[in-house]
Amino acid sequence: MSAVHAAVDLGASSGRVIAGRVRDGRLLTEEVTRFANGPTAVPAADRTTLHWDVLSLYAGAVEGLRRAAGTHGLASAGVDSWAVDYGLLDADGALLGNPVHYRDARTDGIPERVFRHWPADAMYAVNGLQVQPFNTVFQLAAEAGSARLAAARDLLLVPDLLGYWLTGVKAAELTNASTTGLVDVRERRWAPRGLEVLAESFGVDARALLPDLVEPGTVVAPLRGDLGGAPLVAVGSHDTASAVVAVPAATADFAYISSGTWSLVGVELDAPVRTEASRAANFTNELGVDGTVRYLRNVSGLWLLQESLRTWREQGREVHLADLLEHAARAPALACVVDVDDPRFLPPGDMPARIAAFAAETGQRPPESEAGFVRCILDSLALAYRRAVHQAAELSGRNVDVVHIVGGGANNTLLCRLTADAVGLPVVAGPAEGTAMGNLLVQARAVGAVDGDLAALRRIVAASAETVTYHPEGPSSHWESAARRITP
Ligand code: ADP
Ligand code: LRH
Repeated sequence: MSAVHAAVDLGASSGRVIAGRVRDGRLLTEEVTRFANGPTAVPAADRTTLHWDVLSLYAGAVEGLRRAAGTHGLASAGVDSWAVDYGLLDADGALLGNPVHYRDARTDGIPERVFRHWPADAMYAVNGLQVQPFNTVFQLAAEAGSARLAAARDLLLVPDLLGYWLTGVKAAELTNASTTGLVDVRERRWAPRGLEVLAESFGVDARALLPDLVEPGTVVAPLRGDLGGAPLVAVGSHDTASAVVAVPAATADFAYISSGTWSLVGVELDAPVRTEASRAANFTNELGVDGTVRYLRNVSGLWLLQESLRTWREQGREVHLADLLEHAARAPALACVVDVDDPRFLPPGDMPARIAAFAAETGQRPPESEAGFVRCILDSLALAYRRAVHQAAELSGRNVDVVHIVGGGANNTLLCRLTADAVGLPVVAGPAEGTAMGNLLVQARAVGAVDGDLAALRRIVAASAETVTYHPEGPSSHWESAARRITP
């Protein structure tokens, strides 16, 4: 047996380390460890802040890398995680507090303050990003003047922070950096205007804090000696960038849904779309592997389901996802739908209560059972996917004849079936661990274990992963009338 590649993949709901080898045109993978992840609320002087427990994630990553190395050693390693969040290091290189979670309320009202200095249309012309309160540029403006920021010398996005701890080298991988709002999407470099606005209007010296950018596929440095010294590769360190690498598409005419805690719905392009129509539709241009652009909308995802389950369990109810999904599949279709992107669903909390309130406000009868709530969430997600796929095709001019679902949502057969019906196109579901596969393949290519372009990497995924195809059924008009119920 030969050495393995190891992907550290940190999702918002769990982290995992997956080992992989490429043999005869196939990627063979094995999950070596998985650990829980989620927001931790920590009370401080004047308010409670939501944090990530990044030290336990790091411990999970190290344990996974050691296990993956086993007796045969590592050929390479790569780290990806959710976007936008960061750790700050002081002059000694020590971490200044736990990274703040993007669902924390500190950015409430901040985008509007930033737009006074960098108007939304001018900002979009540079960074091409969907406005979300948690984009790093807004998080930095929110913490302007804090003691933490005053002591900071370096800012590292989460995968780069782990990379620093694993190698001692600081770098900013480009796909994830493109979610900060501080990258010029056409030039693929830090945006001078963004840095200027933060410095002049908020007193934040982002230029000094941010490391140099590296393209995905760059070998950053060897892992620390006690971890064996294999090359750490800057993969598509934004989890969505790695997920899109692993879409097993046979042609260019596909849309993808990276379906986990979030749903990232869009198409892959060669160049950004920064039209006014695109901005108005809140579409984002994130940077992808091999010079690509991930043109997508960030739609809320299985977060609503995760939080509903958590709420019911906290209330002492015994609920099991598989049973609920079985009952939800038999519940009446489109009985109640919500706008999953309504800001009320962003923070952690009692989602069933929020769904019931939304239903009442829109003249719908709220669900009456847990399975009814689950059905409402999945119908509503499929409805949001329908809109986003159609708009992505329309705004980009890209022809779409198939929708690929990767991520944990690919295991949810009801969601996949509803998506095919709602979008009106075949849905190919799988792989569920696409992000780790994309991470592994970019590493393997960087160290010479495979070669070829994205299409070649995707052929390896298609040969390795089991997929299930769902064909659309039922009339489109049901979905159109459901959409009208929630459109003001
Ligand atoms: P993230 O990377 O954001 O943590 P994942 O891609 O791991 O998210 O997806 C996690 C979600 O996938 C879970 O919350 C769950 O809703 C869904 N999921 C995973 N496995 C299954 C399954 N066997 N059946 C139904 N849903 C599943
Ligand atoms: C998905 C994801 C998404 C971001 C969000 C913060 O995990 O990276 O692409 O918008 O987290």
